Amino acid sequence: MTATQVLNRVTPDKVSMEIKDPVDPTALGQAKAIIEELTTTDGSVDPDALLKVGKRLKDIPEDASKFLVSKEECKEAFDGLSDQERTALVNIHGRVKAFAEMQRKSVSDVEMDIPGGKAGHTVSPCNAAGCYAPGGRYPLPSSVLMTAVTARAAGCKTVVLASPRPAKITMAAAHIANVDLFLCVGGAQAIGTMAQGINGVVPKCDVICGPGNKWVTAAKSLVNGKCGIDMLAGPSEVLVICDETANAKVVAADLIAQAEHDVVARAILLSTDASMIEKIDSEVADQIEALPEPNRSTALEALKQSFAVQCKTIEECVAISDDIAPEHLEIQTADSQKVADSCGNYGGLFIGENAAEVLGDYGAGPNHTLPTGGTGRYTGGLSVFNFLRIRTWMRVDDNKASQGMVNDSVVMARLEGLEGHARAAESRKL
Ligand code: HSO
Ligand code: ZN
Repeated sequence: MTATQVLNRVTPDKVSMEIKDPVDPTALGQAKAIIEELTTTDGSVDPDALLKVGKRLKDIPEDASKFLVSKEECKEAFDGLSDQERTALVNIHGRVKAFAEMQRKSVSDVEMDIPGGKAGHTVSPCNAAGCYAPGGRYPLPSSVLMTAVTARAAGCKTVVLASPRPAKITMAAAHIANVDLFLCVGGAQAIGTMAQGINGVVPKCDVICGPGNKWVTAAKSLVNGKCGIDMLAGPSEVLVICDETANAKVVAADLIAQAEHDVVARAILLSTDASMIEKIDSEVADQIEALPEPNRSTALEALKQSFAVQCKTIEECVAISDDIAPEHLEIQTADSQKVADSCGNYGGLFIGENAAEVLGDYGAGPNHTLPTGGTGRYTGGLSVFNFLRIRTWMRVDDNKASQGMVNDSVVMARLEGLEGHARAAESRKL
């Protein structure tokens, strides 16, 4: 062990990702109690109760008389930005919107012939989307864009945003994302309000999305089913696969960028080259010392559950990565595209040294709300598809031509013991 070693070393056979349930049991109990406190007899949220809870949990000041930020306030915040800030926000908004609109165009209504008629699907957006963006220590205006712009591109009629103690930049992002309603409350109270609505003020949202703290995640698990949710997000992760051609400074910077997010964030390094791991580790040690507080302490804490693995081959790196299914997967190898093509499980893929995760965080195009905790095995990140319903239909115009289908249904119904079904089919027999 060198004096500067920050990254834990793990051998390929010992790699294990202990995945904790993203729903914290204590937070779940508290979220349930908060939502109950807000709920009226008709199942909607009582605005006075929301104001009271918002004040108690310090989302809004003691003397506040409202929990909504007006469109004018958001516009003012946007106008008050420096030219440089406004340009960055406008550019990021443009790229996220273009990507989401491209995704929307990739699915369309279809139809095909069936015996005697036609069947198909129509793609239709849900009515109201509820988007959450964290407030607190690191306000995430980029998450406002990722969620609200995507919901808009999907075609949702109403886009509601919730973010506690909103910073000016969060309000400015809400303006450019063209959010309809902005609730300045957070946690379970925000999720409960978006799921249940406030009569005449906030619509019941059909889909609720966006990253948040443990109360947000717990509340999303409670409302899931009453409305759709994007995911139950756990700690954020990055996994970098690199060989001897990588730039140690760049890899180290990317590992630290991930680690500064949260004390429970994870940064994982897989490499075929032992000396590259050493170089990256000493870069991490140097760069982390130069990071301002509180980011430095947060990152150092996160690195305790982070690790580096020396693998025999790139194939071994890929196999380990596929087991982990990281939220972000960076490939920094000689033939990065070829390696990327062989990877199976990840939330977002970043190919080549210059495709930094942070460029994805800040709107290269794809969404930065990505599956964590190995859930990339079965799902992708937030996209227009979270807000779209693929609704199917069928029509039979020529009953004579559909008699084969009728007969099949009669037979199948009797095999299932469902005589009522058999007779319903038989009633169409000629
Ligand atoms: N890396 C985060 C997204 C983010 N980073 C927002 C900075 N701001 C989770 O994908
Ligand atoms: Zn990030």
